[in-house]
Amino acid sequence: MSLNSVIKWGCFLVVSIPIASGLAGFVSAQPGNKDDDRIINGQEVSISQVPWQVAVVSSSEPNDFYAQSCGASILSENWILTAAHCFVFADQPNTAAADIEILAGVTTLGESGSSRTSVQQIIAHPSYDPSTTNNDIALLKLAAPVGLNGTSKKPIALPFEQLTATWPAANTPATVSGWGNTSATESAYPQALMAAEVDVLTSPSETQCGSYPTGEYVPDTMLCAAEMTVGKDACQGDSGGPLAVEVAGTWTLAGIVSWGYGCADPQYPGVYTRVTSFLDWIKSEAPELDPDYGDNEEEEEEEEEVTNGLPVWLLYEATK
Ligand code: 4AZ
Repeated sequence: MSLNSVIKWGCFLVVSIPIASGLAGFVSAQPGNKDDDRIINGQEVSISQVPWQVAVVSSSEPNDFYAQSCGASILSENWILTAAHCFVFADQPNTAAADIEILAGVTTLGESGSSRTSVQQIIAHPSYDPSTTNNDIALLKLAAPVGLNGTSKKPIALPFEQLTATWPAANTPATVSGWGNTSATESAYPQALMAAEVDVLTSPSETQCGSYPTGEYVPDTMLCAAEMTVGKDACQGDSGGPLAVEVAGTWTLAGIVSWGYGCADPQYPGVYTRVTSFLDWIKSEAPELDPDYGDNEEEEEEEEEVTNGLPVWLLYEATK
């Protein structure tokens, strides 16, 4: 078993035994325990600062803190984007839609009054490979609207206007958020939502991410990001969550937390699913997310009928 799979096994434990991971987090949150290692050197944030962030929770566990297994992002009232590795496994049955729910608009896991939204369908990418973690992306089709409210439940934009070949460029600042482990060395799961500023490390054309062996980091489908100075990073439990980049005032989803060797290791940056590479797949599964959705042929014909700024019928009349 490679180091890589050992680390991912750690993540699967969080997914498959959320009660155990939640208990571990609770124990380390007791007074007297070290409390300075926030989401690997991130900070507590309010959900209104990252209102696209949601938690994927286990339907069978009523306590949100114990139930949280992965992060995800709101794309619209009915669609959530997350990581396939949260649901698709090489060595155990895949998670069914009925097994999970979405928790939106929440900062602190376990606070009273939160309500969950059921999931109608888990659509994992057909090329997701549990042995390499390549194509680690999944859409969740909600059974009911998530209830967008403009403050704590808001969609994040998909990068339809960015170019896969050049965006995001190396050194682009990005924000990663989630309820994942706050320690690289022990189990310290927070109840409060955390976020960290990291930098995109590689332009889309670069083939090397940190010291990962050649071939493990696949630049076409993955993105490499970290903050090396103090060591900010995503960690187990943040999987599926957003790596967000602000583009001219619009927060845009650049990456999905996917994998890494450990957390905040300067040699091994966080690896994210490269969202620009999956826009066609997203459009094919969720056509209403396509910015051109609803443009019907009649409208296009009408537009085409304007020639040299004059309606075709007028030119026709004029040349009679
Ligand atoms: C995980 O196992 C995981 N440091 C997520 C992110 C990172 C490492 C592991 C990145 O879910």
